Amino acid sequence: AIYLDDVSRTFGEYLLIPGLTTKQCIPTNVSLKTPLVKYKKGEKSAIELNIPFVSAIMQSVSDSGLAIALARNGGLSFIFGSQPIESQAEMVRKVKKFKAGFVTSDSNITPEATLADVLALVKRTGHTTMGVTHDGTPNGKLLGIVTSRDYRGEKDPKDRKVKEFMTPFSKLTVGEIGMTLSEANQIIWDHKLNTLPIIDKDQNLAYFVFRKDYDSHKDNPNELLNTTDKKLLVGAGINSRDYKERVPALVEAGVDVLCIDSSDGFSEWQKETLQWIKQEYNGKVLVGAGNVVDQAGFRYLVEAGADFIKVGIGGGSICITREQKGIGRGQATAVIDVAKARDKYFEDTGIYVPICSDGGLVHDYHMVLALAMGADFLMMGRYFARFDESPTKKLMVNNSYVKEYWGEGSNRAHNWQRYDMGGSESLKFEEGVDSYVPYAGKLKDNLDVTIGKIRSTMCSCGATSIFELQKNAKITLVSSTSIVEGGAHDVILKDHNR
Ligand code: MZP
Repeated sequence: AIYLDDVSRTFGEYLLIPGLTTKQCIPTNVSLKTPLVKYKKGEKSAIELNIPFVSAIMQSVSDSGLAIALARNGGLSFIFGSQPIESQAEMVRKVKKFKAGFVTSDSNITPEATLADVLALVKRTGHTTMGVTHDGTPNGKLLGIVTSRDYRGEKDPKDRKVKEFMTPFSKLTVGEIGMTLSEANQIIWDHKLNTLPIIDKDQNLAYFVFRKDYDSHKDNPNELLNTTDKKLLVGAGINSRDYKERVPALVEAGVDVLCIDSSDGFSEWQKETLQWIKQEYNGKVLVGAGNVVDQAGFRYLVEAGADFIKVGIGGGSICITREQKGIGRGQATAVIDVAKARDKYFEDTGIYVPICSDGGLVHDYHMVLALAMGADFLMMGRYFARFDESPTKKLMVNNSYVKEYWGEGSNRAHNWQRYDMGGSESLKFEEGVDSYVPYAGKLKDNLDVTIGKIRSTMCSCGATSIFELQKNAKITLVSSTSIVEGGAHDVILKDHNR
């Protein structure tokens, strides 16, 4: 046997030592842009993310709902592969047809603006439909779509659209022209409505349509103002068994990038899968591979054609692979080691192959450490599973809200392909658990806090980009005694729920 000299370590064993923070180094100047797929020196990656986050290839995390929310916030989801090919392709299609950036507004339109204000703006501009954001910018949080229609002005009483709308109208909750956008949104939520009709004093009808309804405009895009139709990015997980059928269906559905999903990716199965995809599509379909935890694994998959490499075995919150099989490596040590291989490969060939740290990120500061240690982007399951947008049930357990979260190696997911070592088609033993995670609310709200912390930590390290952080971060190991020092200690806490 070969014995490695280094100890397997995880993120909680390290801290960052602040560097010089210049006056320019403020959170708003920090860019979190990062490459997703390999590129040649001097060129740009074909896909860049605005935030270095991707969501895990898991049933309990990445469906089209989470993918839309994360892509709208600058990250990317890999739609889970442990489902029939057609339903996975349908999820990809759903994300691709979601239109973003159709918003127009006036900077005076805030959540406190009344519908009368918005309607006046709609009328003034002569448009029939208007997307409204809280801050009037195309990237702001969407409050809704306001449409103005004067139904009395409809000449043809046989107009089906009017009839259909007017009949159920009397039964609907009706909003008032004086109410604010926030209040209107609240009613829509409370009554589980898609549409809240509004009548103004002159009986001119306007109606407020919530964002969920946006898809209903797909057949009539001209109704929407300033639709840029900017498509959202989406990825999908594949396996090394049915790739010859799955990949064509996903490509046809418009997927932007694939990832071979396996708990141990250092295998000839992955090499064959990569080579087939690269050959079949003339190198045009992008595909990541993994997971690996050392330099040899990185080099093997890169030479087989991988566009990025995923790092991590056994560190996931729901993972019991280390206990079951005795394989794995401390996640921090794995990232540090694979990052060295990535840099060496860049030096040798001029090709930069991004690496993704997958699993085991618990605190927000772990994310900065993973990036500082060389990760280009981070894959997370538990983090995203806690949000409204994840596909699992929200339940009340012991007086707290939780969401379900189960591993791909659990009997519940039964993703035998991910753990397949060749042989018969079944999951021989469980490598994951079925669990709950604390419910945390909306993705955007949590992401804003996390990103805020990351930017702030990067400023402390004197870095305004991930590249600068990787180059200049000073990292120190901590003793178990000093970990105790890092929390509140030797005081009696007033708030026990902290
Ligand atoms: P975490 O963010 O919850 O700590 O970890 C998520 C990662 O755990 C996934 O991206 C995947 O690599 C890994 N995973 C998923 N299912 C299992 C399992 O059942 C697992 N063992 O280890």
